[in-house]
Amino acid sequence: MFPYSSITNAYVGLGSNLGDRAGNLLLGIRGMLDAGLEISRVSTIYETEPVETFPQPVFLNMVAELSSDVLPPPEKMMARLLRIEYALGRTREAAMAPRTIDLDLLLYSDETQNTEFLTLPHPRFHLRRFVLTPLAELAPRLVHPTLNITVTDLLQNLEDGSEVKRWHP
Ligand code: PH2
Ligand code: MG
Ligand code: MG
Repeated sequence: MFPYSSITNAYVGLGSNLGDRAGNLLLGIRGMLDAGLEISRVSTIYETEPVETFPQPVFLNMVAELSSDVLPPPEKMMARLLRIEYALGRTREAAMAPRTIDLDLLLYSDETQNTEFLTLPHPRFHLRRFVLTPLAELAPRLVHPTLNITVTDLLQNLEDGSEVKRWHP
């Protein structure tokens, strides 16, 4: 291997609680592949209780790992994710409304940034069981870039007691 080539890992959280939820997640995966994003692994799918929001239908959530030595830069990746959401019927009339698909860029290597367009790491993923449970399947020893705590330890000390269970079709 080229001595200083380096693989970038990014993690995307997928969520759906409107329409054909599992179908929407898979179309989200398909959309990322079609947009040229290289997906190395995906977690299993979880059925999860809505948190941080008004009562609404239960979600399906999962996490995808994108690995490549040529991942687009974070802003470009976020723009592609938003385009996929839009293509899958996501609207943004009200914040936190039920959605066909939500694609959140959780982590992009160790990058940190805070702009109007994008905050990295995602500012709340470390508090959310519906993210940490699938993420722990893929990257239990991954260290949160600003908190310096592993995903396993974040999950073990989590206050969020919401229900997150394996989904079966
Ligand atoms: N997304 C939110 C807010 N609350 N709860 C669950 N269970 N799953 C989600 O994807 C989710 C949520 C904001 O994007
Ligand atoms: Mg979200
Ligand atoms: Mg989002």
